[in-house]
This record gives sequence, structure tokens and C-alpha cells, in this order.
Amino acid sequence: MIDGTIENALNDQIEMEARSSHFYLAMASWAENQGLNGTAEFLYRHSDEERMHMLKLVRFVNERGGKAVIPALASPQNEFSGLQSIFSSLLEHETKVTASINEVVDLCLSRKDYTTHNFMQWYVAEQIEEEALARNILDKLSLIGQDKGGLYLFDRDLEQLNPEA
Ligand code: OFO
Repeated sequence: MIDGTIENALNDQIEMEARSSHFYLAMASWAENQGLNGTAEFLYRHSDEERMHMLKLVRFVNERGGKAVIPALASPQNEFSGLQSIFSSLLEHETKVTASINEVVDLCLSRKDYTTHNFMQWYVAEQIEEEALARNILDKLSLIGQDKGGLYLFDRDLEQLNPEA
């Protein structure tokens, strides 16, 4: 049976992953409306990945005898000033997600819940990838600057980029 404090922390994490999915969906939709189809594809996939992260937690909490709580979600930011703003917000959001995952890991150690600790290691590794990917994209964007040809190629390349890679 899962410890109540850990169960609450995992439910908070479920909400965070759901918010990530929602946020990236809003970004994807914005990009699609701007004709940035490659970026939109990448962000739609990213949103799906976040839903999968949420689902993995839901099932784990239930399997361990806890009760997963499906959260209500507020409408996320829907307007963006450009790609730089999208990916800076994404990186900022992922940094918060990493901090929250680290807190869950910390709690698992203090409550001696090694099963959940082990489960959370997948998220720890995933956050390293996600932050690195967002930084990489931002580096590319600052190299491109206002160059239209560069932005065209950036958008095209993003269509092939896997957020899970
Ligand atoms: Fe779930 O990794 Fe991003 O938030």
C-alpha cells in the first residue's frame, strides 16, 4: 500500500504532467495557425508524450493501491510572440517539472519508499533529455535570428524531431 504523503505528491505530479500536455497543445495550435507546420507537429507530439507521462503515473498510483486523481485544468497561455517565446516558456516549464520530480524523489528517500523511488528514475532521466532538447532548440533559434530561410529549415527539421529522442 502506498504511503499517503507519496500518493499526494504523485497526484501533484499527475497534475503537472497534465498541465504540460495542455500547455504544449496550446503552443502546437498557435504554431499551426502561424503556418509553422513542422513546429506544430513537434509540439503536438510533445503534448502526447506528456499525456503518456501523466498516464504512467495514474496507473502506477492505482496499481500500488492508491487513488489517482484526474485534475481540472485551467486554460493555458494561448498567445505567443514567436518561436523564441514558445521554446523559452517550454524550457522554463520543464525546469519547474524537473524541480518537482526531484522533490518527489527526495520524499521517496525520506519515507523509505524504494519502489516509487525506482519508478521515478525514468522521469529523472526523461527530464535530462527534455531540458537538453529545449536548450538545443533555443541555441538553434538564436543562431538563425531573423533569417527567413533559416526559419524555414528550422521548421522543416522540427517535423522530424522526436521529443522522446
Ligand atoms: Fe513530462 O516531461 Fe515534460 O513536462
